Amino acid sequence: MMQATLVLIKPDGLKKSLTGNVLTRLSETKLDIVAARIVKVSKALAENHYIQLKDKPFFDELLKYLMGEYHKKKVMALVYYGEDAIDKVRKICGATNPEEADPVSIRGAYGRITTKGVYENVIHASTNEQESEREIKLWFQPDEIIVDLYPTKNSKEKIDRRVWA
Ligand code: DAT
Ligand code: MG
Repeated sequence: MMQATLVLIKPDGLKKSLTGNVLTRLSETKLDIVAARIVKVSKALAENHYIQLKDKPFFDELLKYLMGEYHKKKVMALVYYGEDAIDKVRKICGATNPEEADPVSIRGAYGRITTKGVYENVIHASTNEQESEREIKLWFQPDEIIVDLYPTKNSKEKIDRRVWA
């Protein structure tokens, strides 16, 4: 089944110059990158991204981590697209807990648990199609993705936005 999945290289990955390593590992999947951007993550975006974990005791620390409070204030967001993209990417990422992850997976090789108990696991990848659609729509606008993944509509709203001077 053709699928799209959201990948985030988290602030620890950028701080540790792991972008190249992570992208090289992901290229083993032979999937297509159909969108990419560098994002300074707001609190609202971090909260929305991890909304299903809002009642967890580690939620506030998780938000700080994704916003880059402990590393660099940036995340690299990508959309990978192709046959069984979700499982292929998750497999290379490894388990959520970097100490339990397969040592040759991205999280097993590069992740760590901080003394505060935060899993600094370098990469995010969607776990199912419902999650990937929600997440991709959160991180990307339709025109930032080079394939048509989901239905779109025309919007004539006048929005205030910054343009080149
Ligand atoms: P995953 O990122 O593997 O999809 P998740 O969605 O359950 O895992 O959790 C999102 C992130 O929250 C995860 O990458 C790291 C952090 N996290 C999850 N469980 C945790 C725990 N028990 N202690 C600390 N951080 C945790
Ligand atoms: Mg998850």
